[in-house]
Amino acid sequence: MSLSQPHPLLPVPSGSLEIRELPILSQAGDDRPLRFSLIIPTYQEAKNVKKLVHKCNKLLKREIPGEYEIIVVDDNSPDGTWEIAQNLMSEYPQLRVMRLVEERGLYTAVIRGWQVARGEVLGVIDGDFQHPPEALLKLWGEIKRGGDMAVASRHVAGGSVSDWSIVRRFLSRGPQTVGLILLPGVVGRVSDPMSGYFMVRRKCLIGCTMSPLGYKILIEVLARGRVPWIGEVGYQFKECANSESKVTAKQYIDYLRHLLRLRLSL
Ligand SMILES: Nc1nc2c(ncn2[C@@H]2O[C@H](COP(=O)(O)OP(=O)(O)O)[C@@H](O)[C@H]2O)c(=O)[nH]1
Ligand SMILES: [Mg+2]
Repeated sequence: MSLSQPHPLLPVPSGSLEIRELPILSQAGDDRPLRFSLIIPTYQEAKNVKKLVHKCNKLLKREIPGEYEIIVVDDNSPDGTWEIAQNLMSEYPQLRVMRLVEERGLYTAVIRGWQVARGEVLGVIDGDFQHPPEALLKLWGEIKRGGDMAVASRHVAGGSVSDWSIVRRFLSRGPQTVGLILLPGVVGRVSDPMSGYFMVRRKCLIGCTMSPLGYKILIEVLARGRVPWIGEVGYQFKECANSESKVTAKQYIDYLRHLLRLRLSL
């Protein structure tokens, strides 16, 4: 066991969920601006977090060495995910960790992470390996080509929902269809609006205040942000033993409320 002090956790921002311009950061040291910030929201991911951080770090280090950060935002998981992540910080200098105690929810976690992020591009990936980390490089490729946003999609070439039955495939399209009816100009912009795996340039979101309702962050970002060019890359959604959905029936109801609220506010 190491006798050194653990690295400090990130302070949790308070107030609204607004995405701001990067503050003027020094050009050297720990708070210099970066090209990319990847948020990993976690709840009860003790068995995945180490491997996922390792994998994402390896890929990003190869592509943009020294120019990225990985931020784990954990909702005070009883399995100690945040503590495991915190202990990884000495091994991974690009890793930062936030522990949310008062606020809850996937949505809030991602935005709180983006609020402390130093990257010009902001991204999110699930913490349970349902999003293959390898697709990060394809997403980054779209951003490099000039994309304002890059979305990992199950419904374009190279994408699939692996071993889902026809019934499950049909049911999974239900929320998307409702979204297309209620918000065609938003939901219709991408083939997989339910995706939780994407990157977006900060400049598209500056001044936008996000609302923490439902769990479909991409729809909120598309609705409130200014995102002219969207690139999509296919990915295979993994059904794996290491993941267990925490999405509840209440979240489906929140999804509908979310769509209605956006429809009324846009
Ligand atoms: N911080 C935080 N992360 C969450 C919360 N709910 C889910 N997650 C994480 O978000 C990702 C997606 O959640 P999951 O339940 O697997 O959603 P699904 O795969 O869409 O059913 C995983 O990394 C979870 O650990 C939450 O309330 N707070
Ligand atoms: Mg999952």
